[in-house]
Amino acid sequence: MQIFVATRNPGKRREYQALLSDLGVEILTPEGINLQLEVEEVGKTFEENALLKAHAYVAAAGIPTLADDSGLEVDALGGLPGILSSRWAGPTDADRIRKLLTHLKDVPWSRRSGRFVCVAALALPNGEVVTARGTVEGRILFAPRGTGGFGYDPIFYVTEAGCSMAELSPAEKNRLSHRGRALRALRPRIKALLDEWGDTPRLST
Ligand code: ITT
Repeated sequence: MQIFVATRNPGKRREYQALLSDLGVEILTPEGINLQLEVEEVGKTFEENALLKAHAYVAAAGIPTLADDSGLEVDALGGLPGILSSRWAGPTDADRIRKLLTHLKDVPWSRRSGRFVCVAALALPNGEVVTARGTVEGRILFAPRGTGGFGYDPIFYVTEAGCSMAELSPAEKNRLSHRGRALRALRPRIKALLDEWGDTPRLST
C-alpha cells in the first residue's frame, strides 16, 4: 500500500518515515509525486487545520493521505504560538526561536510551561477521515540545547526525558513526541487500511 505523507516540512517527513517504517507501506511525498499545493490554514484549531490539509491533499493525490497540524503552546503566552507556530515569525527556525525567547525573557522557569501538540489526520479517497491528537509536556529553555530534530526542539525541555527535545535521538523523540503519540493512536486504522486498500491502483513515482 502507498501512503501519501502530505507535508512540506522535511523534519516532519523524516519522522513519519521512521514511524511508519515497520508497516511495510510505501511513503509518497509532495516532492516525490511533484505535487505543489498551497493549503490555507484558516482553521481555529489544530484539528480544523489538520483536516483542511488532509482533505485537500487526498483530493489531489487520490491515495490514503496522512497530514498533521502541530505546534508549541506556551502557557505564559496564553497558548501562543500554537496553531501559528510556523507562521508567527520567520521564515527560519532560528527566527521563530529568537522571537519566542524574546517574549519569554523575563519569565522565570516556574512559569515557562508548555507543550507540543500534534493532530494527525488520515484521509481516504472515499471521504472517510480519522484524526488523533498527541501532546508532550515540557518547559521553554532560556537558550537552545542540542542539534537534533527541527523547529522549536532545541528550546523545548521534555519533562519526562530531562533534556531538550533536540538532545534526544530520533528514535527517542518519536517515542515521546506529540507526533509519535498521535501516529501510534492512528496505527490500528492504518493497519486496517492495509487490508482494505492493499491492492488498489498505485501512483507511479
Ligand atoms: P506542513 O503544513 O506542510 O505540514 P508546517 O511546518 O507548516 O508544514 P504546521 O503548519 O503544522 O506545519 O506548523 C508546525 C510548526 O510547529 C513547525 O513549522 C514547527 O515550527 C513547529 N513544530 C511542530 N512539530 C514540531 C516538532 O516536532 N519539533 C519542533 N517544532 C515543531
